[in-house]
Amino acid sequence: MQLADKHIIHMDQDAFFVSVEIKKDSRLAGKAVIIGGLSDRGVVSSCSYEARKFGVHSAMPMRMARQLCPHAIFVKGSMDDYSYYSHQVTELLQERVPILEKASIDEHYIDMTGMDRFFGCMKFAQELRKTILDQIGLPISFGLSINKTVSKIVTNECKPNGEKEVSKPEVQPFLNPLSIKKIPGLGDSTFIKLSEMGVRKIHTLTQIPPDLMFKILGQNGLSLWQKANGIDLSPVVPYREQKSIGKQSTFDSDSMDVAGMKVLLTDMVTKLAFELRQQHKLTACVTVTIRYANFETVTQQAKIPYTSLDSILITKAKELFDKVYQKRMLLRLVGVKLSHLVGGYEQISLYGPSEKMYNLYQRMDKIRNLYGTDAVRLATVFPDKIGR
Ligand code: TTP
Ligand code: MG
Ligand code: MG
Repeated sequence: MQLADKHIIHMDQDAFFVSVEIKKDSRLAGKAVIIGGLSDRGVVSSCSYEARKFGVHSAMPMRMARQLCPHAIFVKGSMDDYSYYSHQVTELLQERVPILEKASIDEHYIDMTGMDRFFGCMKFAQELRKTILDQIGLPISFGLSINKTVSKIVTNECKPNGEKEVSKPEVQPFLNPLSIKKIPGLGDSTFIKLSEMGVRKIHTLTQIPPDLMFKILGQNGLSLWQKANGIDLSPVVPYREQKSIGKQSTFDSDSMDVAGMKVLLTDMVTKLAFELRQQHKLTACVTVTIRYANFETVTQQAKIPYTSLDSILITKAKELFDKVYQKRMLLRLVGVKLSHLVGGYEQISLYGPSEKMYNLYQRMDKIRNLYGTDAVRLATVFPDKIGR
């Protein structure tokens, strides 16, 4: 039996990176605009709806995008600006809604359950959308329905500049005719497997016995079956409660070896950044903690543009260490934490370091996946230097 249904709003900015570029330069409005790594080995991170008409989409190789839409305006983009506007939208929502989850750089869930008795949820969501348009000036769409999955599918169906409510009795008729591709979390290989079985529409998926789905695709199969049937019990997780990842290290004997500490910090950040990329997440906040020999504990924190790349994070962590380590006293612990995590895309990290650097990270991650986290390290990180 299904637990009580909720009232969930899902909001997602339309062509987010492109919309920010249009805000910066209004001449781009109404044109085919493609953003991403500009070299032939780059990939598309965002494209305007005008460019999408030519078959261009996110994550497509730039080379192919150029062939499909040669007349487009190609922009490298600026992660600083996208992070800035992403935080603006989050702050605006945070001030106005009961429970807010930031799901990615341009996406939020709002749990309105319980509030629906006081406000009409649809009216409330429409006003929110209008406030974002008026005050931030970026286009956004939303879906309102009974759980996170259905609301997200509703948003995707009514984009761009859309808003739509799908109430409980309308959920299954709304889902049934859609392609199974529209189910969030259904990847390419699963799509191929299900297509080969003749399953292309959500309605067909609902007809498969759930234990057969489990047999074919394991836990993921069961979860897809539930989503196809409009079932999703996952809660909206408030932003501040979202997980951070961190590491800390206590020294065998208290130390004042600053160079050694920075090596240790570099090693910890490298591992955390790898973990971020494995989870397809980005961070917007670095915190460094130190504990003096007398147990006094101090921290320094800095906000940064969304990233998952070692080089940016290492530089920031070292900078924070220099700021926080003020007393010439022995240290017994150093720690680093990455927080304000959002789901993200690898391509997002393209901004900042060169693509060459990005390719290097990708190769290093591949080696780590094959042979373990310690299989490759930066030349600055020698085990004999660590923990002194
Ligand atoms: P999306 O919300 O998936 O896409 P979008 O906002 O560009 O377009 P729409 O929502 O209207 O369909 O992603 C948000 C931003 O994240 C996007 O503008 C750029 C970035 N991104 C990448 O860098 N790589 C990707 O593969 C994807 C999907 C998005
Ligand atoms: Mg978007
Ligand atoms: Mg999005």
